[in-house]
Amino acid sequence: TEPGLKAALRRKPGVGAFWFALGAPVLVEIALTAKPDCVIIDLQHGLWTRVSVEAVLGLDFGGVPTIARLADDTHTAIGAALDAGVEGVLIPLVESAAQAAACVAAAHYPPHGHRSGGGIRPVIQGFPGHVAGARARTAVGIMIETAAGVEAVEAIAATPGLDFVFIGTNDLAISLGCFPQADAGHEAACQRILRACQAVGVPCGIFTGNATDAARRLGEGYALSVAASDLGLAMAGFPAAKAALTSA
Ligand code: 3PY
Ligand code: MG
Repeated sequence: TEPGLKAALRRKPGVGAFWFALGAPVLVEIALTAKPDCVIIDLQHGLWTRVSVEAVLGLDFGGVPTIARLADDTHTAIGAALDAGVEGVLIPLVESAAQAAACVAAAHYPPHGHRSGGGIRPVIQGFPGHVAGARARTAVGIMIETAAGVEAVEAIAATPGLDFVFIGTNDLAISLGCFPQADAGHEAACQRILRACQAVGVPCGIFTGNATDAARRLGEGYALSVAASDLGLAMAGFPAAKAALTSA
């Protein structure tokens, strides 16, 4: 099978990612023994720092694709994550085609964009080779997770150079006024986003909180979902252990 995130997003039955918010490279190292389809590190709501992002990307991923969900759409955030070595950047809260186009441009070196050359890992791994291979390797994803984003999704999905779209289901529910109980309007918005992406051949992912929902969404035609998170596993596992201890 063809290596890389872009190819994985186009294979059936899609990519079941593990999501990491706790900022601990060792948790990713443990998770890699389970051979996940993809690792997503959350730099928006998670505890990662620039130093811990560099450290986690130094692990041997053995071909497992990596995505950084970024704090914002700045060229600083996009460039720093790519310098650390992630294959995919995922930019939150995108609401227009112009904003999506700016994200794509920030992720690629000239002449395709205006990413700045530098960083530590690109240099120690061979700077000219890094720059030459960056465009083919780099996958740019944006998140649709507001009512405004849904209204613009047909234009956003058609952005040249955009590699994938990802639905932030929690923010979308908050924006649509149906949090925490996603309703029919929320599901209709998700389907509009999926159809818009499929119409232009762009893989569409969706946030899910567990393996059952992740598998269901992949079956519905989504290209990427989230099968587990470090936070979710810890929040489920410790109470379960305490309950088992008490009832033993
Ligand atoms: C959301 O659901 O809003 C996300 O950003 C993914 O956690
Ligand atoms: Mg969100």
